[in-house]
Amino acid sequence: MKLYHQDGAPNPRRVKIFAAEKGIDLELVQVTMLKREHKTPEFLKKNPSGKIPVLELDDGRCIPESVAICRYLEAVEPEPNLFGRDAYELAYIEARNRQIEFEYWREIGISWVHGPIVAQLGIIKSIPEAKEASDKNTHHYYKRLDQEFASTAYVAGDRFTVADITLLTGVDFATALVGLKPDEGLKNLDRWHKEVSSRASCQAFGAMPDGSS
Ligand SMILES: N[C@@H](CCC(=O)N[C@@H](CS)C(=O)NCC(=O)O)C(=O)O
Repeated sequence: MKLYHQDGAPNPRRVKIFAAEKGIDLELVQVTMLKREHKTPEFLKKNPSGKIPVLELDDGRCIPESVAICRYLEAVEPEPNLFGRDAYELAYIEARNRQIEFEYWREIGISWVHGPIVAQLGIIKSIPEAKEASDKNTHHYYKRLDQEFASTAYVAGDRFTVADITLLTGVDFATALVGLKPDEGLKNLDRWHKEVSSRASCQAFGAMPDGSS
């Protein structure tokens, strides 16, 4: 199986960590977004949304969307389980993963799009007020996470799941490229971050553009 990705890009990193947890080797195909390789007619046939990651199966069929790809990998390699084993776990892990995507990734995404790096590309008119509001919401969210991690080891309870991968890759991206590092003194969030970052899967696929941590 091939994974279309770019080193350092957070969504492909989610899939690379997920696959590593399962011991699945993916053939990595670099797509350079600066060269707009994700918008070529050939790539749009793989994913009409023009985004990475995309998983290409050996028969040529393609699956876009990080969570959908991870669900495919969980179906072909069920262990270790990362999406839930029973009805409650399946629903709760899904809920937490969606909250991290809609309540956290959405905010850091806005700050990224309206921040200095994207502005240099000259393809989007940045709105400073949008960035300011999302920066504020993100710092508020970090506090909330810190409170949650006071009583729970992982994002969705007492074990590592896909929801931890979603949060980790978001925090590392926000720290490295969006200027939204979690605030000092959030000890519980820091404890969680250190613990999850030390996993072999997360070390193998680091946050920086060269793939390091
Ligand atoms: N919902 C998608 C988001 C994918 C996404 O936004 N990927 C980024 C790279 S991390 C991308 O391709 N950005 C280019 C663009 O939006 O044009 C997923 O979960 O895979």
